[in-house]
Amino acid sequence: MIQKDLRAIILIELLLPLLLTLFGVYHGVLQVLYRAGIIQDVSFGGIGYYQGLTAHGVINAIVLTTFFAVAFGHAVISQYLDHGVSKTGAWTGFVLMVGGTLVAAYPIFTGRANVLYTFYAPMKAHPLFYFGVVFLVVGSWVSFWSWIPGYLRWRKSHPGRKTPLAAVGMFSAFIIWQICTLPVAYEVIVQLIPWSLGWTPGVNVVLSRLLFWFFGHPLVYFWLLPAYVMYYTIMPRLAGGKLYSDFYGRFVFMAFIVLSSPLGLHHQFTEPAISSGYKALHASLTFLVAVPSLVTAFTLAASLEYGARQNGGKGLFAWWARLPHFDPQRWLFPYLFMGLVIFVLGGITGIINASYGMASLVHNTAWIPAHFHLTVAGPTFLAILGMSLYLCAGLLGKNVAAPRAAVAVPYLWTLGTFTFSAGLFYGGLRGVPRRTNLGMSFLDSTSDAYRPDWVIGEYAGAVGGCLMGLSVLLFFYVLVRSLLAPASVPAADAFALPDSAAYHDEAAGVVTNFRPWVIAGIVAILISYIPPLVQVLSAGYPLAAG
Ligand code: HEM
Ligand SMILES: [Cu+2]
Repeated sequence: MIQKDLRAIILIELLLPLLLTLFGVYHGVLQVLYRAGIIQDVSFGGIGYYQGLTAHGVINAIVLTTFFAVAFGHAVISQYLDHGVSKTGAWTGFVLMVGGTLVAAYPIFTGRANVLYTFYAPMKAHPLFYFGVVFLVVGSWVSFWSWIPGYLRWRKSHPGRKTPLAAVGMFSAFIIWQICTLPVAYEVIVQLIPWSLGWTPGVNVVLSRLLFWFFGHPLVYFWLLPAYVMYYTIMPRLAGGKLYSDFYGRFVFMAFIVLSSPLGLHHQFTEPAISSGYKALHASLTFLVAVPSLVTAFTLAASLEYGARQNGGKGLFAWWARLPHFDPQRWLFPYLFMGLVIFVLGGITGIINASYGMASLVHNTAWIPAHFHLTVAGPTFLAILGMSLYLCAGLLGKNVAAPRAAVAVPYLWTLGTFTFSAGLFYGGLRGVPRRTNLGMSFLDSTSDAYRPDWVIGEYAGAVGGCLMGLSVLLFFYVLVRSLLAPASVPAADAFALPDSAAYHDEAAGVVTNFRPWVIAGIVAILISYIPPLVQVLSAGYPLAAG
């Protein structure tokens, strides 16, 4: 059961960023219209292209994901570790996160922070943008710390017991987050804030990019791991089965602690100051992530197969049809399952981005947003939508209204993302740039720069983007109707996250404790980052002036 005194925090931490996401998604739809040349202007409805693109990235990929990870983490830790969340810690974190979001929203919405969600120098924002980011991140740290005393208490009172897998997953996500946000905090506090206040004459751009991308890659695992927690601990149960292997679930989470950070240079293959040897090292380490990914693919497929066969599924492949793809009672299932389907393509296209040589073909083209909408806007976003609805309805003791519409959302989203990404992949391979208001240039038929061969990809992007927008509207229809449904106090009190039993419940062995994995992760970071850091610091490029 989830602590009663956390209900309000969890609900606001889910609903507030979802509300902002309405704007984020609105501007996503505008972006595809600008890029297809349907809107031909520098701004629309008072919001500039880059202002809106900044809001789109910051809201969808940073604010929503961070709030959700904290809120879902509170629910998991509270349920599995005997109400182990410190209420004071959770409230302090909450206030900092909400305060930070509001502080950062001001410069974004007044056009003083058009720096995109990557915000490294030489793009410069109003100082309040950076202060807001710092508060948001520190608030997420404090929220995480609010689980630690409860966890230690739980271990003491349950000697010899394995920490519940869902809690292991959430701790892994936040250990990764704690490690990767330290350098970006340094970047923001030591480099960017004094520079944007005009206190320093210039800023080391290459260093700021190195520090940002140290954070930028592990960030994607912070986005993904809450979804992984759902795949491992909730989805098998929804499918009527069991988790095939508890050990491999633990192994995957621990492996991410080691592998998520020492590979951020795969975002900097074209960075001048860093030697190709270290870029190649990071490219190779990136491929190691295939290990936990393939273990996950196998374990989840086996878990689903077991569930489907329990439901009478037969044959080599025919059992897939026995999964609850369209069951309104188990409407959460397709949010998780379709997320995985999308993720397969996100993972495969990521291999191309990570390949040192091939990356230059797709670098800064539309290929890149095509790829990451199949990751952060695929498994992550669908898991966030599904679980937010599940938690909001459950914690308030309400039934999900219009469960059939709830089932339709992930399918419509998948159709939309596949169409969107197909168009942007196609264009990206033909050189269509990302982060470009194409309607003002290459997709303006009256311009000298017009590229008729780029039109079809961007049109597909626009059709897909509109379908994605529709799917989000349908989701909000279900959410609002569910919030307005009658509440039942006993149902709210009895609410808990579904928990899958393990088919193979092995001894935890090497994956019992976090410590060796954290140490291995830190050693890997030192080996892979100290020499590039030295190279950057000794490169002697002139500082970028303010
Ligand atoms: C209706 C839904 C959406 C549409 C139509 C859409 C469309 C787009 C487009 C066209 C771009 C590229 C713009 C450019 O490079 O010029 C973009 C960038 C981006 N999108 Fe989305 N998107 C949607 C939802 C989402 C969601 C749900 C997330 C994350 C959870 C997301 C995260 C991002 C990020 C991080 C960027 C990169 C921004 C940058 O380059 O600074 N998007 N989106
Ligand atoms: Cu990366």
